[in-house]
Amino acid sequence: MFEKVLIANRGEIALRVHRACQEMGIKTVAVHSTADEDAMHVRLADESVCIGPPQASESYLNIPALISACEITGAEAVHPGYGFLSENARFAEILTEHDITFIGPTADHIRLMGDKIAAKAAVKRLGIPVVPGSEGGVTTDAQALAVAEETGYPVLVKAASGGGGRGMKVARSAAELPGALSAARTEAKAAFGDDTLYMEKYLSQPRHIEVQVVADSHGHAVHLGERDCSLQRRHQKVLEEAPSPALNDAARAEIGAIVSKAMKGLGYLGVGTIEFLYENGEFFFIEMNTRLQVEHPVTEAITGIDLVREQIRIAAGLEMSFTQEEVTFSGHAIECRINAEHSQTFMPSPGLITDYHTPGGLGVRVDSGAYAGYRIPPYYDSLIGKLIVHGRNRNECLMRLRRSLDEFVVDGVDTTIPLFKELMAEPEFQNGDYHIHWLEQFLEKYN
Ligand code: MV4
Repeated sequence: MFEKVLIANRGEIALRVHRACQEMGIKTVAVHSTADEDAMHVRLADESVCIGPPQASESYLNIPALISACEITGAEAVHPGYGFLSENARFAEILTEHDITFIGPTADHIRLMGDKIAAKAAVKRLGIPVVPGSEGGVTTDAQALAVAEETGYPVLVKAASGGGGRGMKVARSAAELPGALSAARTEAKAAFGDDTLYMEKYLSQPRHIEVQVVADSHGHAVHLGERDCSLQRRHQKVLEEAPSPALNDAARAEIGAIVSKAMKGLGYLGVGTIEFLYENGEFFFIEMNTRLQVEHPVTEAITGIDLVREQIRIAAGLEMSFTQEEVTFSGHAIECRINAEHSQTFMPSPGLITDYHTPGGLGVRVDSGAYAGYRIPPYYDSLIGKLIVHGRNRNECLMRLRRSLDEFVVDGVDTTIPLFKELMAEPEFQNGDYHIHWLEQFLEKYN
């Protein structure tokens, strides 16, 4: 096992990784920008290295500085957290060239899944259902019109290097298609430097359901059930839950079996997430994420499995600590993302936290690096913590979540806590009756 791990991230996820290391007897190295000298991840780590100025491009994304930090401290492995360099295949390769272990999948798998066309083709071959659409990329209007003729309208034009919704355009008729293609091409070129496009049948009100997977280097590959991430605004998830209120046991067993079978052929290593849209009882693959995700704690809550510990074990060449048969699902979990943002306008609200008190009690987990007296810097994303609540069933989970939100005190900055309180009172949310556009529609009413 590693003796020392460098955590190439900040905020709550850096703490999350530190905690797993600490329990495993592994020393940690925090890295930080000059804006994060007072951050909790720096205080908790065994050692810390300043890697650059506030802008992420000069610090948390600065590969030479991170390699130097490993060499100075003797860290043998790097955990990238999420965001930043977590899905950068080149970073994984450079670490390997320096005999440093990247705690994550192989560079080849990161690269494959980063190309949405190649990813779709790969999982389709393994028996995963995909959204009907173009076989590979589309270049000409004529080609696009032919694809749409096959699938029927509306269609969605997507960027091969996309994700997060950028470079995506809906065409509701043949007349709209050429415009959608050129708009998507321009946006994709600007955002990713790659204007390769593909097309899919547009699903109008699906749910976003993702399946957590884990695979080791000893030929074991398992799934840890699904998370429902349909509550989102502008492609930012707001609340996630497991299990999905939309799936019955048969649908859950179906997607679990499909994913397990595919994982055996994928040769994947580490933790990952296979994302689906779910509409009218059917699953359609959209993307695979090759990182630990923000919402991983909801899966941890219902399975009792420490996903970061498993990542570290797998990267060190050990077997994962459980088999598929040993995985048991218990109760219901919901995560609320606590952002330093105005709860109606979502305007970022950096600044000094003047008072801070977290909820506790049975089934309540808070992952956060915030504290009273902490100044949230304006340079990074606004996630300051996550409230994860577990109960024996969804109703108990909701009761506990409502109580936890009432207990949570974050003064001095705006947060999303008031939004969650409103949401808890909403009958459709209470019934689990929502889809990927539901929150944006709810916000129009609430504002
Ligand atoms: C779709 C879709 C409808 N039909 N694909 C958005 C980001 C990217 N990851 C995939 N996305 C979508 N793909 C087809 N064929 C609707 C979305 C989508 C979405 C998906 C998941 C979560 C939130 C979303 C919000 C808007 C659109």
